[in-house]
Amino acid sequence: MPRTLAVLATEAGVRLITLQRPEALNALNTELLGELAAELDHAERDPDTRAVVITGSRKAFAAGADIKEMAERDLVGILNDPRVAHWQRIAAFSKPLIAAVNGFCLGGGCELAMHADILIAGEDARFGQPEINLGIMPGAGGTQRLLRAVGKSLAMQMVLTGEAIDARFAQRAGLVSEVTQPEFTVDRAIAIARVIAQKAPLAVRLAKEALLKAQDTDLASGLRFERHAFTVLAGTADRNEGIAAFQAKRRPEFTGQ
Ligand code: DAK
Repeated sequence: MPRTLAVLATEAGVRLITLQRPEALNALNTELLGELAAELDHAERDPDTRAVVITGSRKAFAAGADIKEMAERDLVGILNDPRVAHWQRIAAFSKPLIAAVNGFCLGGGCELAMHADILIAGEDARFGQPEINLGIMPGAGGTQRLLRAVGKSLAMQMVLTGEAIDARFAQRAGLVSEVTQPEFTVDRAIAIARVIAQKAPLAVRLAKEALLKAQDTDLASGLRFERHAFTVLAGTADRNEGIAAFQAKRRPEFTGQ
């Protein structure tokens, strides 16, 4: 049983993971990151899990890495930091991941949210990379993913000043796809996850992979990957089922084959 997370398998293939370190505004310590990586590994292997929603509390999605824990690490500790492996496992999650963000979403918390494929934010959410105030810089993908999400100028401004942006600004900048009233953020994220969970799993997986390729490859390679993935899906039973269901005017029943 995880100590720093609550995990709920909701209906229809959706798993909800809630970060639970309220005493530290869900600061990401080694234990929490390890438990989160283990939960995502579990969700990855579980054929009944089709999409995952990750959230925090109303006050904080996560206020960053645990600064009190960081204070105990010297350079050797940082070089052998177990959190690096936890972050890599989180980044490797291949099913759809949706972040439902309320309140503070800072530092490693913002980096965690940016590991999600879709970000839904409550109106009161605040996104920032304040590491510069501690004399450090983002270390879990923040410089790379933020720049890809919001572009160079705003990413530079956020990382170099450490100043946060609000949810509406984040939406205009492309970091967030929808802004909701804070009490509905999780419900909205689950609703989106439920829609995705009903689609053909192989198509979802390859579509996610292709979209992520667009972020880190040149256009020709991305198009090549898309063509391959599209061809692979042409040989699946779910593709036949999708087309047959359309023609028969019924709902498709996808099996993941
Ligand atoms: N770590 C530890 N404790 C934290 C925390 C944090 N990041 N943020 C808040 N807390 C704790 C506070 O210390 C306080 O605990 P007590 O003092 O009551 O025991 C409690 O949560 C409530 O916080 P506040 O009293 O400060 O609440 P306020 O509403 O007044 O302020 C705040 C909320 C979010 C503005 C403030 O707490 C704040 O500025 N927090 C720090 C935000 C921050 O600087 N975040 C960036 C941390 S650096 C790595 C990859 C990534 C990283 C590191 C390594 N590797 C791959 C190895 C990432 C680094 C970071 O994220």
